[in-house]
Amino acid sequence: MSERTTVSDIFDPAEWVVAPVSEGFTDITYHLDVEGRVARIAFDRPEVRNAFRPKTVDELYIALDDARQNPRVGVVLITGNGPSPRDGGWAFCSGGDQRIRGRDGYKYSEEETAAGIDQARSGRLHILEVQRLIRFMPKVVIAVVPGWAAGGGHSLHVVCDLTIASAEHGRFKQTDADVGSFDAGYGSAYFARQVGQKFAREVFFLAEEYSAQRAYEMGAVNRVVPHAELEAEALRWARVILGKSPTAVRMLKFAFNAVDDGLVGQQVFAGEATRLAYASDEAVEGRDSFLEKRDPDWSAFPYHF
Ligand code: S0N
Repeated sequence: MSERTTVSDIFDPAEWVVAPVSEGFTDITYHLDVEGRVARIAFDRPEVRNAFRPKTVDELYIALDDARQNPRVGVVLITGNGPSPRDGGWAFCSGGDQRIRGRDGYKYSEEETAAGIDQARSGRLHILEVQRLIRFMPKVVIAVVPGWAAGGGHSLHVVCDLTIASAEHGRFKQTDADVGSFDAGYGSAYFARQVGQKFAREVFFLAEEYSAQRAYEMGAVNRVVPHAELEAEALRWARVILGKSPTAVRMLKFAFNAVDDGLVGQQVFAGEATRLAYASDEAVEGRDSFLEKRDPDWSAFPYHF
């Protein structure tokens, strides 16, 4: 387990413990709050504005999946540690690390492949798998934006359920078209659902810088708070959400998703509905009648209107 107790200038070590699965992580940090109910997952490459390389995405996926499967965790915070030791700059995430981008995607370094990472995994745009994990996990995921959200980092905040941003340092910029890369899924099309077509096209086609306040006015950010209070406020939100019915929150998240997610959205929502139905006496009667080799007796179950 990491010996580090503080990872970011606005991180409160008294609130968090290191998640065991993160042992050996180099590119992100992963903590659970002292009650084990909130996950805090943070990019930890502040010297490059928290750009992600394949190893970062591998670790992010492991942490998010661990949080997804932990039955005590109800809310996940995704953020970026900072500031940069080089220039004091803050970032949520600046997207794919452009230094290791090849013609076929993002490559592991020779050092990493020598250390045992399978070359066959290279080149995948597996940040999209992370996006799907955020989108389909039955828990609220909050983007906590202490600085730059750019490129693929911008898309990550878009796919999170909520975004809370630093008033002083929160900055938004969609650079995909500047660097010949494009997220043609949630990062753009779903972003247009959030802010409208005109704003979305402006953000991508002009690639200008937007303050947290401007992003809030566009409808891309839920709340702008003083930098020093950002993480405390995000944790407060998480604890408010933890006070709600887990089933209601899960069904609402998937209801919000379904309209934009086509048959996959319907499948996810339907899976939850089936799970709820399995717990009913009516479904138990169906199962029991099969096992007891008799006709089912539905007389106790009225046709509701
Ligand atoms: C974030 C920006 C605007 C911050 O500007 P600022 O504050 O002036 O800082 P800089 O001096 O520019 O940066 C400080 C140091 O950090 C390095 N750095 C910053 N970002 C990156 C990065 N993404 N990769 C590598 N290094 C980075 C700087 O180079 C600097 O270090 P030095 O001083 O040593 O040079 C500004 O930094 C900025 O614009 N960054 C680049 C943002 C960007 O274009 N990101 C990539 C966009 N594309 C993706 O993310 C693709 C995502 C993806 O994988 C994908 C997903 C879905 C579908 C398709 C794709 C796909 O790849 O195609």
